Amino acid sequence: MAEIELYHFWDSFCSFKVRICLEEKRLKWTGHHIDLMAFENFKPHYLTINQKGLVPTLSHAGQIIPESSIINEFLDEQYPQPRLTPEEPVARARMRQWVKVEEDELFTAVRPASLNLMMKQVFAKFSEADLDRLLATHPRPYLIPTLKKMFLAPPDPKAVAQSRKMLATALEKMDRALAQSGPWLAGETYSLADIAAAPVIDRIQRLGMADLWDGLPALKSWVERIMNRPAYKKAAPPEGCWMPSPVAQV
Ligand SMILES: N[C@@H](CCC(=O)N[C@@H](CS)C(=O)NCC(=O)O)C(=O)O
Repeated sequence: MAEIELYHFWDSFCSFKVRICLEEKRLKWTGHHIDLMAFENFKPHYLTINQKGLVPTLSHAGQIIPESSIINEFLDEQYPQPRLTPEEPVARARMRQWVKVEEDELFTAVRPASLNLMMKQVFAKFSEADLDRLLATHPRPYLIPTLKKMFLAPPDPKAVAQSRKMLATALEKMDRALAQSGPWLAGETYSLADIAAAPVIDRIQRLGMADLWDGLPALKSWVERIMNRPAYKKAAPPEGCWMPSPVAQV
């Protein structure tokens, strides 16, 4: 058994977040790819590892740890070099607040655009009967009718516009914080907060919405810095493992 095993999907931003942390620490890890576009996350084998059927999940010396932010905190404690949590308590609190902004605001904001502009291109190949079969082992079966309706419906421009609006609000907040007390989200040092937000930035860019940081200079400079880090480049999905680019804005 490898010491660090990661159950992940290449183009999931929660998985990307953990891969960046692993690469910043130059840790060796073994990956198990769970193809969300084929609903492999609902296969009985994976549900024994992650009862919610979500990625990522870390297995550390056989101990199972779900939830990307918890995994990253665990990795930072278990492998403290380089440290990705500031020493100073106020900066540490700020780091956790920004991780929460990623979970509560950025994650929620980017999902409708991802679903409508990227995932629906893949789901279009599925018939209703395919979805019935693929979702049959969903851990929350009461969600199946809503999910089916959502996956089979054509792209919804209103949902995409709503994503953009929510993202703009969150990104403006990030720009203000970086301008006031950057250069990183927690202040002086690069931390788990920057790692949490970086994959959402990648997704926004690939959704064709990078214009959202026009006029936000502190954010723009931070985006360049996070994307130029070697760990970010190593953690990014390899060629052919991205979800399809939006064909056109709906
Ligand atoms: N709070 C969880 C969220 C995990 C999550 O929602 N992962 C997404 C990919 S980014 C997923 O597995 N989606 C599959 C689904 O919702 O069926 C974390 O941070 O690990």
